[in-house]
Amino acid sequence: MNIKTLTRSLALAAGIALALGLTACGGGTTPPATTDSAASTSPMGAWDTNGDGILTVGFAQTGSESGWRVANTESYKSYFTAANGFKLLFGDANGDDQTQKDQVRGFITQGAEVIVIQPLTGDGWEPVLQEVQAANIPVVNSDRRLTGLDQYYKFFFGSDMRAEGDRAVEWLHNHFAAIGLADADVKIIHLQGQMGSDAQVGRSAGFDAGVQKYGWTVVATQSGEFAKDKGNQAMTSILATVGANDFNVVYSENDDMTYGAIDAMTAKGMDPKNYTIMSFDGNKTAVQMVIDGTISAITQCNPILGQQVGELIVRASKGETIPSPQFSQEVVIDPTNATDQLAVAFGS
Ligand code: GYE
Repeated sequence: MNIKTLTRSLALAAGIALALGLTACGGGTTPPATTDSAASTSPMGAWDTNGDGILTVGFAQTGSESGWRVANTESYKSYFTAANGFKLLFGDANGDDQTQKDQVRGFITQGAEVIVIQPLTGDGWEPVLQEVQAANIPVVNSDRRLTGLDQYYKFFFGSDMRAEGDRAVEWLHNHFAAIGLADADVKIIHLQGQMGSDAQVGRSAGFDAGVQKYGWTVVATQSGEFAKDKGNQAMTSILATVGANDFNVVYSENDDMTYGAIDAMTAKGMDPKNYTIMSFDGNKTAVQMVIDGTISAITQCNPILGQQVGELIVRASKGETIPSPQFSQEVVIDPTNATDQLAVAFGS
């Protein structure tokens, strides 16, 4: 007997017992809600509202803009399987805010029992979250935080983006001291991620605080939306006016934009190895570039969230209160640890 058949039989048995109980008591007591009686028999816990032993999870993904994102999607698809007790409804917003919200609304009508939201940006979520709440569907927030909307979700699991920004800044500060670059001579090109996303907001806020604290100069700022081609376009347009000696640092908020920026520098005849380049994420290719000396350091960001989120969902569904927010453990990858990190790095 598979788990679904077993659960169905248990649900049926519970239904019969309930009916008998009601007869015996003469119908004087209020029977528990059907969802509760079904849930009590499900190995997936109370969130399995139809009691079929399978949790139907709507997963609102931002798109496929980066290597991080591809690895993140893969971690969900490989964990949220029937064998692990899940059915995954996958929503690919393809980088569009409105599409993502429509997909979340769609999950309500498609019978989602849990909705995992990895919001593209933090904007305009409240009405959608209210609809989900009215439909009694628990929400889990992962990857990028839904800032200020804690009351609408059960727990957050992902990265502390502001801490990543701070970590990057402290690494840069120590590095400049080590190479004898005075703060007054630091001239930075800042490539930002998707504007308004928690990842951009946190990494940029850490950066801005560092610029204030150490008195560094920012020579140009543009968004490359976390994508290689857009990072390349942003850097190309910056380098139309910023010359090879007008900057000595690139702070790029993800690896894909870093690849695009390095191509733009090379196209202009600049040697990236002459510059301090700080990237974020830690794809295999980027870690190899740290070993080769093309990228100076990467502030790591872990995309492999599927299994951890899945396990937390089941625990919450079984009644546990999950501490929130919960953050991945992350480090800075530089020449001192890059070889070890390459062995465990994600993606290609
Ligand atoms: O750094 C970037 C991706 O939200 C942490 O989104 C994520 C970021 C990641 O596109 O590569």
